[in-house]
Amino acid sequence: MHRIGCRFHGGIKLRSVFRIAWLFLLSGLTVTAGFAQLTSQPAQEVQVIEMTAKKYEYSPSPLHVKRGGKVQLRITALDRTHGFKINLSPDGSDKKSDLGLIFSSNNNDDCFKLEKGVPTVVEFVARTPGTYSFHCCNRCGIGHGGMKGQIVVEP
Ligand SMILES: [Cu+2]
Repeated sequence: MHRIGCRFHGGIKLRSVFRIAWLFLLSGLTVTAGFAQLTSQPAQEVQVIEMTAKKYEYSPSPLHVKRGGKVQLRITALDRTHGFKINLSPDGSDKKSDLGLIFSSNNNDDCFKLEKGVPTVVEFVARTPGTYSFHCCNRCGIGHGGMKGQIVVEP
């Protein structure tokens, strides 16, 4: 009777040792996974999009990008100097402070000058879904006022 009791206790102990070991293993895995997620964050996916500008249009337009991702536009003017200026808040938004496109550089709200034949890099994070209009901001001729395009950030 006594021996059986001991064996019973032994069984419990052994089981809890296994359980603790298992918990250690699990928490180790969780920490590893969490760490991997943290370290993979800077290597955020960049959507590189080649774009052209000429009298009096941008191509492609409208262009679609994924929400949350970093977008890198490489815009080349084909015929002469043009410009690129994009609204940072989506069309229809009444708050101009409602920034949906986040620029890391400080020339965010400026006019990017597009020299003929030289790709200009425009980089931002597409934070909020919506349609963002851009236009030419460098007088380029009679149709300059109608030289526009749109970037659509998918929900
Ligand atoms: Cu233009």
